[in-house]
Formats: sequence, structure tokens, C-alpha cells
Amino acid sequence: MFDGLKDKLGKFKSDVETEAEADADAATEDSSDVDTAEPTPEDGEPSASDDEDGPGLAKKAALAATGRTVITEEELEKPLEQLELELLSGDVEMGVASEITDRIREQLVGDTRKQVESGEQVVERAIADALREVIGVGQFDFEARIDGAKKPVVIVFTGVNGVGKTTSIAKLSRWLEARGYSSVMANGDTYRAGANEQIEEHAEALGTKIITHEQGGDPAAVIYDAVEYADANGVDVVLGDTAGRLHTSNDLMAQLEKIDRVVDPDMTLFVDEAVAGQDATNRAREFNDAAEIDGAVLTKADADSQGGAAISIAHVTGKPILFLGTGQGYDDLERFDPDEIVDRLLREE
Ligand SMILES: Nc1nc2c(ncn2[C@@H]2O[C@H](COP(=O)(O)OP(=O)(O)OP(=O)(O)O)[C@@H](O)[C@H]2O)c(=O)[nH]1
Ligand SMILES: [Mg+2]
Repeated sequence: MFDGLKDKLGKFKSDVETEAEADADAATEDSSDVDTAEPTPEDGEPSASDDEDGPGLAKKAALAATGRTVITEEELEKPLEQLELELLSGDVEMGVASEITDRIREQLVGDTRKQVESGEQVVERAIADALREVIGVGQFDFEARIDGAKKPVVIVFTGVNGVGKTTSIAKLSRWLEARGYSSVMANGDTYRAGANEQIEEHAEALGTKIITHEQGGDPAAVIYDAVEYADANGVDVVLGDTAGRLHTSNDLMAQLEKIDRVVDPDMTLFVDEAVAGQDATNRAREFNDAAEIDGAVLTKADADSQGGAAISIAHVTGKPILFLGTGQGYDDLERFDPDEIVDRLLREE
């Protein structure tokens, strides 16, 4: 999963190592006659060997002799620049790429490494911390939110056509059922021919109640009916589908705004596919502007994607990715866990 990103991060790790080692070697050769007993200048004044770029070679040698060394900003510059370019080419949004590299720089520059912890571990920790900060934006406990909310909890799904909204609704119905919550689906996609039949098939396979109106009907009215059904029948969650395409994208946004106004959902989840990369990130921003989202579902994480959308969407919208779609089956839905994603991205195989 997200192999493009994984490769790029791995390359950065080894780039920094190579730079740091080359400099450390130079330092040891250059300063065999320096007193290596004291790693830092006693009086806090810059030592004679310090230059504008940070600790001088003599000081690095001194630190190395005591089992400690520092990574300088200079050593990091090239690999960081390279990483930023690689992230951009891997569909990471520009602001997110510089946020990641800034955080890594901040954490690594001047970091005093102990020999017990290899340089690689220090670099890996810096990357992990930076990624976790960026992709963990806004995370909340989805199940706890469902549990604590007044029933029925109304969730509306938005996103462009073909990204996996309807499939994700079906998967979430299964996910909720497994945790003891009943649900009703509402087909707010009254635009596309065949939309009713498609969602009805899912409902039948899952044994979930489905509310539909005729094609061309008012989507807000369908979801509203489902809320009334849920109210009357003690159903916990309403899962409202929406059209992915109307005559124009302005019509689509206006329709979503109307649903938002009329139904006033407890949560709006934006759905997009990992394979759409930067486009998915841009759409997340656009949809969030039209009908504020509470979180995102990133589908097709099983298909070969760079991973840029997975690490950009939360930072760009301020709303977390809550679920990953990992296949076409009803059970192919995972909670998006930032720690787990970071582990996967940095794990060596
Ligand atoms: N591999 C894979 N395929 C998926 C995933 N989620 C959805 N799909 C497939 O993507 C296709 C489109 O899914 P839909 O759920 O119909 O997409 P939609 O957003 O409802 O599309 P519209 O109703 O046209 O707007 C289907 O063939 C799904 O099986 C996923 O996580 N992984
Ligand atoms: Mg659909």
C-alpha cells in the first residue's frame, strides 16, 4: 500500500545517512590532534572550529569520539530538497510536503545522536513524527462518536462519481452492524439511472433497509424520509448516498448545500479514491467548502497508488481520514489509524 511514498521515504533515510557519514569521516581525518574529551565548549562561546554552518569538523570529531555526533543543517539540505521534490512528484500537496520537510529539519538539526541509537533510527523517528503530525490532524474516535450521539445519527456521503461512495456506504453498514448498530440506507443519488437498483442490491445482500424515491426526485427528501423511518423504528444510523455528478459541478455543490441545510446531518463524510492523488486532495478542499465535511473515506487503497492523498487530505481540510477502502468486498473497510499508516510507510520489507 502506498509504495511510491514508502520508497521515497526510504531513499531519504539513506541519503541523510550517506551525507552524515561522509562528513563524519572527513571530520575524523581532519582533526586527529584535537582534544576529544569534551563534547561541547565549556564557556558556551562558539569554538574556534565552528563556522556559520554549525559545528565545525573538529567539534564533530570530538562528538564522534564520545559516541555522539550531530546532523548539521548543511548535511540535511540536499536530502531534504530531494525529499520535497519526491513528495511533490508522489502527489503530496505542496503545503503538506513543505510542512513535512520543515518538521524533519526542525527535529534533526543539531540533534545529538548517541551511538546506542543508530543515525538511521534518529532519522526514521524524525520522519515518523513529522508524518504522524501531518496525517493525524483532527482524528477522533468514530465509534465513540456514534455511540454518544442522539439516535438516529445521520451520515451523508459526498464525492465525485465513481470514487466508491455507494460501496463505502454498504461497507459501513456492515461495519456498524458488526459493532451492534443498526442502519438504514437512503439513496440520495436520484440523478443517475440505475442508482436505485445498485444500492438496492447492496441492501438486499446485507439485509439492510433501504429508502429510495423515483429518479429525478429531491435527494434531501429521500434522506429526510430515511430519518423519519429510523426515528419510528429505532434504527441507530442513517447512511445517505448522494449523486457524484449532476449537469454541472455548480449544480452538484448547490444540491449538497441544500441537503446540508434541510437534513442537517450529524456527519458529512467525503469519499475519494487514493489513486486520484492530488485531484482527490483538491476535491476534498472544494467539497469541504460547499458542505463542510467531518471526515473522509479514502477508497481503493488496495490499488497501486502513490499515497499522496492519504497524507495530504487531513492537513489540507483540517478533517481526518476516518476509513480506508481496501477492496471491493463488504469487509474491505479499515479504520484509518495514523500510527499504523506511518509504521507501514517506514517498515522495511
Ligand atoms: N479496489 C477497490 N475498488 C473499490 C473500492 N471501493 C469501491 N470500489 C469500486 O469502485 C467502483 C465504483 O464504486 P461506487 O460505489 O459505485 O462509486 P460511487 O462513488 O457510488 O459512484 P457514483 O454513484 O457513480 O457516483 C465499483 O466498481 C466498486 O466496486 C475499494 O476500496 N477498492
Ligand atoms: Mg453511487
